Amino acid sequence: MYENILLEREDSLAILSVNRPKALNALNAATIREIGQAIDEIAADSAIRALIITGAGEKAFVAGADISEINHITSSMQGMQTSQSLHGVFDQIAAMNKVTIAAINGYALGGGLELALGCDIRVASTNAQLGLPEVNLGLIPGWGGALRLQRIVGTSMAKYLVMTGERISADEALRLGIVQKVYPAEELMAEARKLALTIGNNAPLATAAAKRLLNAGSEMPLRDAIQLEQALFGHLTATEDCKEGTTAFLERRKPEWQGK
Ligand code: DAK
Repeated sequence: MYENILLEREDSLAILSVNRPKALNALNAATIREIGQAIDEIAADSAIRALIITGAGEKAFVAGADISEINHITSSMQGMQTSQSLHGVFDQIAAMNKVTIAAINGYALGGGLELALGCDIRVASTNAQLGLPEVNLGLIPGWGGALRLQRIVGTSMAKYLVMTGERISADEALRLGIVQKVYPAEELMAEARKLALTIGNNAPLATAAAKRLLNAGSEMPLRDAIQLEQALFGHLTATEDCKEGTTAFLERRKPEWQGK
């Protein structure tokens, strides 16, 4: 059904691999559309708790937007329309109702890093290289990457990375908080699965509320975000899962979540 991605399900986990290894998994428009369809499919599947996004092959997560397609854009209107029509997919990932983890297994450049930045959490292999080199092509990141990066590393470091286009190592990305963990390449997917299952096994309404709070909170004044926190907290205290979690703690047993 998909030509440019692989979509696998393993119990409560879905794994989406961008699958154009000959072009180092560069994102052409067709691939981005397929990612959008897969996100819709996974979002609607109540059995799935977490999504891992990675790149097929050994060398790349995603080496950017497909440069040959950008080269064929002939007017600013066409460029802006392309931006608007495909931007939705990156925003769709960021707002998805499941936890999303980018497993960065090599180059994550340009649109590839933007894809990873749309995810909730990023883990990387020791050999990964990350960067936003768009300025070297006469562009800026066009899928929210500079702005999402700014919210992680601050304005000056984001300016440094975007304006130099410098590629950084996985360890440097870890130091900057762009990735949360680094593993040897051969352990990356097992660790990403473990992380997805850890989060997936936590109380589902609570993890969803945490995602909503942190996503919306980063776009609000603190005072408003605290009000949202209070509303979500109040909502959770009245759920069966909160009763179950607190009772299970007191009874020294494992909780069984209902998602209610
Ligand atoms: N696009 C198309 N093909 C790519 C590609 C890319 N981004 N990256 C690599 N490839 C292809 C190469 O052309 C080559 O193809 P063949 O010659 O074998 O047919 C094959 O993948 C293997 O690549 P290399 O031979 O170059 O492999 P190396 O190991 O020597 O080098 C590299 C690996 C990752 C350092 C190098 O491939 C490289 O620098 N790639 C380009 C990286 C890059 O600049 N990426 C950022 C692209 S700019 C937009 C929104 C966002 C964007 C654009 C538009 N709109 C809103 C409209 C985002 C822009 C970007 O991402």
